[in-house]
Amino acid sequence: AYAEPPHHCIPGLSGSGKSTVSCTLEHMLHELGHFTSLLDGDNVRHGLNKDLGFSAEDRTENIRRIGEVAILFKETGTPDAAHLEPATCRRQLLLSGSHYLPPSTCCRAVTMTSFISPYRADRDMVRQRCRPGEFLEVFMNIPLEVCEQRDPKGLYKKARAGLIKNFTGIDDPYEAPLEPEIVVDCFDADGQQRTPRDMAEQILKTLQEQGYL
Ligand code: GGZ
Repeated sequence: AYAEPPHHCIPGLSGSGKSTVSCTLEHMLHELGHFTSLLDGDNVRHGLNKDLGFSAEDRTENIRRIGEVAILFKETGTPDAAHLEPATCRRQLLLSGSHYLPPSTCCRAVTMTSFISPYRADRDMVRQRCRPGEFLEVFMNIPLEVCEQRDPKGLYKKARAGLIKNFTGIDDPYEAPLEPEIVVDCFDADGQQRTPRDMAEQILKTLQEQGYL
């Protein structure tokens, strides 16, 4: 079990690198011949979920819909997948700061979902919708201060200035995973920030070692 980190270690935040790492991993999977789909804020919040904001209710609905879409993707290409045992149809759902749906022996599709998903209950809700072993949660273990320093879109600055309300990590909570399947640390043993490629390679290696790919 992974102990809950100190409150400043907040995974999956804006600026945590989850989208970059997911995108890098997607390219690696393509190179290995897997079909992939990547759900993240850029392609979901402007379309399917454009009616949702950042209230607690809307975030919950955001993750619920994304989870349901990911579950449908998980079964794509597999007739009657819902009736197959996990050992027969091995595509897996991974969820969290970054969320992944790895492949099947049938069509080798990998679906990744990359959202803040700040509430543990929402992630657990999706986990419950999956069969045991079908849900893998990836914990982007990065201090809030690092995300805030990066601030690629200037959102933290706006949140600190009170121009954005309910910003995760500033005036809205992030509930870190308690038992994620994969922990991705943003610093290496020498205290250097790891590259997206290095972090994606870690996830890929874990998926390979655990027999998902
Ligand atoms: C958090 C916000 C907010 C608030 C806008 N809180 O860096 P980004 O810009 O691209 O990633 C953030 C994204 C978060 O969307 P999610 O769908 O992943 O959130 S959740 O899972 O909580 O539903 C950020 C931007 O939207 N953004 N306002 N108040 N992030």
